[in-house]
Amino acid sequence: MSEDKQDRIVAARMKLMARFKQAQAATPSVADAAPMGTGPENRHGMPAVPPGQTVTEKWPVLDLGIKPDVSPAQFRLVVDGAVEHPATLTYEQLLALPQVEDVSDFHCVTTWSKLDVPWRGVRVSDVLAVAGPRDDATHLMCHGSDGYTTNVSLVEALKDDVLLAHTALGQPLEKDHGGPVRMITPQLYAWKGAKWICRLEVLTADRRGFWEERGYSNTGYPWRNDRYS
Ligand SMILES: Nc1nc2c(c(=O)[nH]1)N[C@H]1C(S)=C(S)[C@@H](COP(=O)(O)O)O[C@H]1N2
Ligand SMILES: [Mo]
Repeated sequence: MSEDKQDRIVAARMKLMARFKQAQAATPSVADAAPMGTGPENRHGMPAVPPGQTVTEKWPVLDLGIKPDVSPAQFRLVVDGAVEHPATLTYEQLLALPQVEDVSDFHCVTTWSKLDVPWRGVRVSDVLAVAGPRDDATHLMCHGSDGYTTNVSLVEALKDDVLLAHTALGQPLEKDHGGPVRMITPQLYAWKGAKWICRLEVLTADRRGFWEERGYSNTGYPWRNDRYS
């Protein structure tokens, strides 16, 4: 990566951080000691799972039944909409961004939770910084190549544990679970994380995704039992 480009990423991250700091402090975060967050640290001294959830050791597969075949060579991620520099990233370019590891919980609104899943991938905030969301950007529409969509606010999308993951449980992400690359939103129900991610569309106004149009909560906080609207 050129120095020029890196400067732009850093500057964009700083700008985003400043814009969203206050709003983030007022919502569940990884750094919360309790009770709204996720992961082992936040579960310390708390009920093991959010209200209405049951722990599963297995990892069920949930989607709309279409499982697109995307090889790493075919993978493209479009970042467009309300951004200064629309971008299309290849798998290689995604791997050239900072790689992070995180362990987080996976809560499906259908009431199962898989705890302590080790993930590896790239922060959505780093990917967005490449494109530079405009000042009036507020939300993100996440598209899967099966045609699935789901919306999240930028406040949520920019959190540290929101990843575009290519590795789970130490293995390349399986096609069933959205491989080669999916999004995860550990502090929100898992439907907010699009499998087979192919497009991050930056929005200047909220718009409902597939399930949100169909009565799921627009926000989806598991620890608030915020399932349906
Ligand atoms: N592209 C796409 N992403 C999706 C879905 C989908 O149907 N298509 N289903 C969502 C739902 S409801 C859940 S619970 C999780 C399930 O992920 P898993 O199949 O890896 O358990 O993916 C989410 N992401
Ligand atoms: Mo789900």
